[in-house]
Amino acid sequence: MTDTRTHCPYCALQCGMSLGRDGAPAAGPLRVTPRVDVPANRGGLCQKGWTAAEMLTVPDRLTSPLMRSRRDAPLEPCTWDEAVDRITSEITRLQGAHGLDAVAVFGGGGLTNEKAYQLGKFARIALRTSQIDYNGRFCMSSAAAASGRAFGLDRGLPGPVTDLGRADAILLTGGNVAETMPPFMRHLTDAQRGGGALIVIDPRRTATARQADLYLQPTPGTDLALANGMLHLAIEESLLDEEFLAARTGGFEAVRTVVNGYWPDRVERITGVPVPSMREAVRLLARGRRSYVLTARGTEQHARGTDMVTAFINLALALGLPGRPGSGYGCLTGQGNGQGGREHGQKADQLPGYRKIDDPEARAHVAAVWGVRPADLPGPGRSAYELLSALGTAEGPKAMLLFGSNPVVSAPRASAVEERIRALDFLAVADFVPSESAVLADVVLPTAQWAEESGTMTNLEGRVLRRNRAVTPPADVRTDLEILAVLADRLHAPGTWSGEPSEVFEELREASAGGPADYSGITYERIEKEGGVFWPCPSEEHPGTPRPFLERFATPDGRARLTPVEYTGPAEDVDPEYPVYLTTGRVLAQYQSGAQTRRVKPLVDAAPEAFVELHPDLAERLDIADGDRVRVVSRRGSATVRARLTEAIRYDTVFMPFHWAGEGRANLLTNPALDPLSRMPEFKVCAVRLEPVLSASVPVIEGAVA
Ligand SMILES: Nc1nc2c(c(=O)[nH]1)N[C@H]1C(S)=C(S)[C@@H](COP(=O)(O)OP(=O)(O)OC[C@H]3O[C@@H](n4cnc5c(=O)[nH]c(N)nc54)[C@H](O)[C@@H]3O)O[C@H]1N2
Ligand SMILES: Nc1nc2c(c(=O)[nH]1)N[C@H]1C(S)=C(S)[C@@H](COP(=O)(O)OP(=O)(O)OC[C@H]3O[C@@H](n4cnc5c(=O)[nH]c(N)nc54)[C@H](O)[C@@H]3O)O[C@H]1N2
Ligand code: SF4
Ligand SMILES: [Mo]
Repeated sequence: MTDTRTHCPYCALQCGMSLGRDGAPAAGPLRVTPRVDVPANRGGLCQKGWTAAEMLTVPDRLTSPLMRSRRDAPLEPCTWDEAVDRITSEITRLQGAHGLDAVAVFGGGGLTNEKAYQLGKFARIALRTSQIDYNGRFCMSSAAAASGRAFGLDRGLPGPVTDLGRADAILLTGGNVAETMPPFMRHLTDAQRGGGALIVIDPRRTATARQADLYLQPTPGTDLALANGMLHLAIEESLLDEEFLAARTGGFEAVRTVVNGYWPDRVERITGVPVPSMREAVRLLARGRRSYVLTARGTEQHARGTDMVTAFINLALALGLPGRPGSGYGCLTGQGNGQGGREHGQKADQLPGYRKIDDPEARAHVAAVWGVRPADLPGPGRSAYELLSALGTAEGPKAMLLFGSNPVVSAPRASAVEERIRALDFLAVADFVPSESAVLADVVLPTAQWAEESGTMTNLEGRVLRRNRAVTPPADVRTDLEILAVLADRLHAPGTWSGEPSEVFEELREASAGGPADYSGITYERIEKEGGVFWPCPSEEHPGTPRPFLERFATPDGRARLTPVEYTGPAEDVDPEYPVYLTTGRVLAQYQSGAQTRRVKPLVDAAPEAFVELHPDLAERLDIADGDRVRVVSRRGSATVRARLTEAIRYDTVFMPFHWAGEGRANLLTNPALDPLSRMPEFKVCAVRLEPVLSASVPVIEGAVA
């Protein structure tokens, strides 16, 4: 058997891998081999990628539809007909009683482009609801909003990831790529080998920070002040690219006025970063022509996340980094299709091709492709957290269809979100495992997994890639596209509803044509032949756009825009009752809500349970020893986890990964304060206190679910 060339099911690096079986006839277990022909990983994979095939055969894999007759009855196997009948009759009943917006849809950034597109279309013309959003709101949205504001376009990195390897300097803020996309490290190492400097900003001295030439350790939530302070220093030291600012940007003078107030000592007091470190960071960043400023979730997941990112974009623009090959500002997209998933209509305010749903021209174009009248398309709906917290309320949706997310674990203030989900009249979930959210459903639809289906994914570079089917799904399992096609048919939806990814992609091309994320020139054949195609790509003759801003930015006047931003502190600061900052994030061996990776044995062995990381000085003050069980308490709730002592974290800050359910759920604590522009919640900083607990009174937290 020839191996099937595809990409990893997990993160946005979309490492290339081949899937095959050994023996003749090929009967061995599915074997994962990293591909050396894919530039993003060049033969590397992380532990999650290596073990990806184990997910196909986990013991509690969903292999038939499940349904419960009443809210308090157990989920029991049923036929597809019964499941589909129940879903469509509940939709009809609830929309009849409460209006079209009574039904909500929640999607995910792990869905292929075809599914994300079809899910958005399903909401708008099969359900005719405005109530759709997705987990990317919790992920990319602040960087997306800031990039849109500054450059007129949000496309992750400004060029191919291999460009990074030739950089003079890379400033990475709020990203721990050594754990979140390990093969990405080789691009940073390439830069360092060529004499480039790596600067890392993180409240924790992570594995990534340890590789840095310069490491800055700010208090969580203070990045905006730090970036403004660095720009203040750049002005003081005459490091600005005045020529670039004059020729290709607008708005710098207002920014100059604001950063005037961020003199070094003040910024040191706010951030805890010593002035000499700030000064060195600015000098390193400004010393060559080829440098990058990169942000990830640490800088973005804040109630002022858009402005935090904007402050770093201002710095990059003032130094003249964007708009040239081999340098610029970039955001490290997170989920497998975090980029494509945010372009084709899963977002509450969006139509395919990264169009705005309230733009009359966009509505006319997309309505024509879908065969409906523009006036029949709903308007913008609620953003993810606003949608989840409206579920089951008097004004909110009464039913939800969930595809590709596990909000019971991953949403901020998760206990309140779980309560809202339980308050629904009807919940249907498509998943391949009984996630913590799926087990609350009235109907569970078993869906195919990555190796069992085809489609396209757009990686963190903006490169559209192909996912290829390598194995057949279990007999009673369907793909998400097949599920949507059947539901649309039963709901008598207008338009065409194919279960075939290539057919859906053809329609997506047409729907995206002329939009900012134009895929119309991309074909399955081209992706195969060219090893991926960068959007925008407006015609089949067009080579694709690896570096979008070389000639002009995507703003109306072609100039990048600097926006002045002021530091205001976190939405919830520490006080005597809650004296410690909590920040949250990831560990190498677990992925997201853990629904997948908590079922893979080698990953559970590597990262078995929830924990809180704290500095030994703080631990001593609180009388906590390494390995003790502690209660972490915030204004939203409390979580009980094991203490892990490390000198790598600031003594005023503790860190919890969010991959576990039950008592160890980090999101029992997090603050749902939302960014006014992106509607991103403040996952990365809130105030907590820690209490030691007597081990006898605390049940052990399970690592694996299965
Ligand atoms: N192993 C693994 N890999 C993953 C994922 C996973 O769940 N597990 N998820 C994927 C997804 S969807 C995403 S979005 C990416 C996320 O990738 P990253 O952004 O790299 O991951 P995080 O751990 O959320 O956050 C990164 C760092 O931000 C730091 N941080 C916290 N608060 C602040 C702050 O105020 N300022 C600054 N400068 N830093 C701060 C944290 O200490 C942490 O080390 O990873 C992707 N890859
Ligand atoms: N405290 C805290 N919370 C966070 C974050 C943080 O840093 N701190 N990060 C946030 C970020 S960046 C993200 S991206 C979110 C992620 O959190 P979630 O949205 O919960 O993401 P996953 O855990 O990947 O959930 C995906 C679910 O969909 C299923 N699934 C996967 N692929 C498919 C598919 O193709 N079709 C269908 N039907 N189902 C599929 C999986 O089995 C799983 O149950 O968490 C956010 N929550
Ligand atoms: S870095 Fe991301 S894409 Fe690569 S193997 Fe790991 S999880 Fe998969
Ligand atoms: Mo994410």
